[in-house]
Amino acid sequence: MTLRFTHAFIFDLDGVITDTATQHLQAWHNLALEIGVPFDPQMGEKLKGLSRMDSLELLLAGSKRHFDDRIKQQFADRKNAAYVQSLARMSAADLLPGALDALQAVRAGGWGLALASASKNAMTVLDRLGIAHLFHHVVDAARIARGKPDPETFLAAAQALDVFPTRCIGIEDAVAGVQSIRSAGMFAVGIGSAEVLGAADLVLPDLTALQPEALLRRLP
Ligand code: B16
Ligand code: MG
Repeated sequence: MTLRFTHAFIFDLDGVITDTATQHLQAWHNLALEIGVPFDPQMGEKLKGLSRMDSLELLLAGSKRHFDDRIKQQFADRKNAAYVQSLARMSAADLLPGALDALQAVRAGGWGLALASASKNAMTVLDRLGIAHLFHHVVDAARIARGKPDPETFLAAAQALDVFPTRCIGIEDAVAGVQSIRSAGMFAVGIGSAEVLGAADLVLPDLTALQPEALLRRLP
């Protein structure tokens, strides 16, 4: 049997391909104001890459009040409704610098291309950006039992593409995401600041600097 791909590139979505991190943060901030829980200014970095419910738990941990599961679900739904509403304004103009070129370069090289986002809205976002057709596989966050920093999301992508994790390159903007890639046994490219993403194998400021072929030469 021949494998379909020798290597694969597995991209995170929010904060790598498009900047919905800002919209997620705004929606959480609004919820915090509405329900009267404190909002730590460092929250932006901490929330990145976490699932919706894990993000909510982190937000509520800053409050001394107790919320039961029914109320928590209502809060999560309220935040998501606000976030989904903000997606209606999204288009290809919201692709981050270098994103389209990077995805197309991976396709042109004949390598596997997957999306490993924690977002249950990932398909909607890809459709709005006009890039859904470029991916060989999009991980369904609703089927992931343990979110980032657990390796499950990235491993699910590698498995779907039938590529060994050691032959995969994961690209992430979040600390939790870089941890997820590293514990999956993949090469981790951090997008953002080296101070924050020190655990990555390589940190780039954005996708304009991503060179798929050069990266593959760094694999063991
Ligand atoms: P949703 P990523 C993550 O996406 C976001 O970074 C994180 O802030 C968000 O809470 C999470 O998706 C879940 O999103 O509420 O739409 O299911 O960075 O893994 O692409
Ligand atoms: Mg992200």
